[in-house]
Amino acid sequence: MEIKVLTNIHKANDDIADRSRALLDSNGVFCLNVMASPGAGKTTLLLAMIRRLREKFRLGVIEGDVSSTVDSEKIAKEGIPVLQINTGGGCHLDANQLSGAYPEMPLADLDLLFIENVGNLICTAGYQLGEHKRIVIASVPEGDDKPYKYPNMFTVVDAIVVSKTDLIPYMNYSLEEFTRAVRAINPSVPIFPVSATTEEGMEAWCDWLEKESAR
Ligand SMILES: Nc1nc2c(ncn2[C@@H]2O[C@H](COP(=O)(O)OP(=O)(O)OP(=O)(O)O)[C@@H](O)[C@H]2O)c(=O)[nH]1
Ligand SMILES: [Mg+2]
Repeated sequence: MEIKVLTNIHKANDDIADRSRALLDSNGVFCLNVMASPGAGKTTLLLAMIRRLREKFRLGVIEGDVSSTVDSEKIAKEGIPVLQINTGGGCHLDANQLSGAYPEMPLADLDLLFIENVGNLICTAGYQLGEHKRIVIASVPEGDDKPYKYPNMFTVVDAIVVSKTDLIPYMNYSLEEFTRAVRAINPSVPIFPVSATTEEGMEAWCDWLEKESAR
């Protein structure tokens, strides 16, 4: 008996993601999927980006968390449209969840839409959400060896933000070593060292985002 083996298990997810991307495109919305481990600084970076970009762009955020509205409350305080998805235990967002979320956002009134994915360096990498670009934030306290240990994440992303660079003097961390680890698996991905606390590196990071959104 011939046994059928399905190799592209993400096809159903990716088909839904493609339809969502078309919806975003028809509304002129550029969407960024922000992935990282728990506590890497996703929400803090988004808040710093909002303050820097809000004069120029109409912004919105979709927050993904296992539980709570802690992060979406922080975004709401900025007066930005925000929607919370609680996965109830799921370790990543998927295209189906997002296809229900996008129509709940005021898409016609947005230029940039940020998705904060669930804190996780493994599961999130496998699921397209309809976004245009994907990034991972790798924070200094996590260590400079993470690309070796979670290679898939560092392969699928369009850019890498190294966050909390203000902590480098206090940690056993080498930006050169981190860059070497990334280049071993992804020779061309741009890397942006950023501190949301001191704002160092924010200009270069936001410039990249602005250029990508204009494409
Ligand atoms: N020193 C320093 N601390 C930072 C920076 N960015 C974030 N933090 C701190 O790191 C902690 C976690 O930041 P969050 O922005 O909540 O991280 P997150 O990735 O959104 O966390 P989850 O949503 O829970 O996964 C907070 O105490 C922040 O104040 C930074 O650039 N420098
Ligand atoms: Mg957060």
